[in-house]
Amino acid sequence: MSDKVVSMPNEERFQARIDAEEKIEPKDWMPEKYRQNLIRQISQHAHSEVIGEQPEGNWITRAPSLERKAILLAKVQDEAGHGLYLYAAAETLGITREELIERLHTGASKYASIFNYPSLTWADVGAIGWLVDSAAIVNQVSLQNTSYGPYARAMVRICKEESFHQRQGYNIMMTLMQGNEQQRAMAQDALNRWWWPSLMMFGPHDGESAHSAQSMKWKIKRRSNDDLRQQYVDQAVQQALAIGLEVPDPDLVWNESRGHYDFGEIDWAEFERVINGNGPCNRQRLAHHVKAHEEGAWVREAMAAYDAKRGKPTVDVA
Ligand code: BYC
Repeated sequence: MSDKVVSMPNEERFQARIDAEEKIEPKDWMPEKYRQNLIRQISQHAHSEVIGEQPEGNWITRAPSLERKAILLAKVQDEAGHGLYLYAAAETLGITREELIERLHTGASKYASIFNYPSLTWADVGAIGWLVDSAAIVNQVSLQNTSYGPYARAMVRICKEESFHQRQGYNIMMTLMQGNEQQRAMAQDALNRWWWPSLMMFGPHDGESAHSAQSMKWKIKRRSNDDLRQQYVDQAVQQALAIGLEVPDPDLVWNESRGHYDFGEIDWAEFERVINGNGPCNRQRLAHHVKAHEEGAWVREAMAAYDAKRGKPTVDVA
C-alpha cells in the first residue's frame, strides 16, 4: 500500500482498496454500511440455498429411478452445504447463526422468490436444476469476484457444484423431451411455470434496484441485475430450442442489432407479492423450516455439550 493511501481517512482508504481490486477480509476496517449490506445479501443467499432444498426434496421419495434418486439426494445435500459455507461467511461479519435464522423466521430477511412456487411434477425437478441453477450460476460467477474475501471464496466451490446441478436438470428435461407425448407435455408445462419466476431471480430492473448503486461501487455486486438477466435469457433460450421446448414469452425475439434476445416484461406485481410473503408457498416454506429447526434443537444442544466436555469453544450449528 502506498504512503498516500495510508494517510487517507478510513472511508477513502477503504474505497481505494476496493478500486485496486484488493479483497476485504474479516478483520479489516470496513464501513458499517458495507458490513450490514453484506450481511443482508450473504444471509439472503444462504437462506435461499437452504429453503431451496424444499421444492426438490419434495421429489426424493418419488424419483423415477434409483439413479435419479441418488443424483437428486446428492444435489439437495449440496444445497445444504452451500447454505453452510454462506452462513459461515456471514458469521465472519460479526453476526451469529442464531440471529441469522431468527431474521429468516421473522421475515426480516428474505430468500429467493423462486422457492415460493410449488414443484408439482417430476419435470419440475428438471426445470429447477436447469433454470434455477443456471440463473444462480450466471449471478454467482460474477460474485466470485465480489470484494469480500470469504464470500468470493465460497462462490468458487459453489459454482463448481451448481454446474453439476444445472446439467442434471437439463438432462432430465432432455430425457423427457425424447420421451412420449405426455412426457414432452410435462416438460413444457414445467418450463411454462418456472420461466418467469426464474427471470425474477435477478431482482428488479437496474433503475428500481435499491441496493445496486452502492453495492456496485463497493464491488459487492460486479454486474447489474438487468445485465445478468440478459445473459441468462440468451443462454436459456438456446438451450430450450435445442431440445424442442418453447419459451412461454410471445415477445421473445432475437435482436440482431443488439446481439441479444428481446423479451417480455416480468409481472412485477407478482414479484412484489412473492417477496413480501404472499407467494403460493411462502407460509409452507417458512413453517417447514421452523419445524425442522425446532426438531434439530437437540442436535445443537448435544454438540454444545460435547464441545464443553472437551473444553473446546461451542461450534455454532444453528
Ligand atoms: N427474491 O436492490 P435489489 C440456488 C429483494 S439459491 C427475493 O436489487 P440486491 C439454489 C432484495 O433482497 C441461489 N428477494 O437487491 C438453491 C431487496 O430487498 P431487501 C440464490 C429479492 O441485493 C437450491 C429488494 O428486493 N442466489 O441457486 O442489490 C436449489 C431490492 O432488490 C429478489 C442468490 O441469493 C429475489 N429474486 O440484488 C436450487 C444470489 N431480488 O434485502 C438452486 C445472491 C431482489 O432490501 N444475491 N430481492 O429487503 C444477489 O445477487 C442479490 O441479492 C440479488 C438482488 C441480485 C438477488
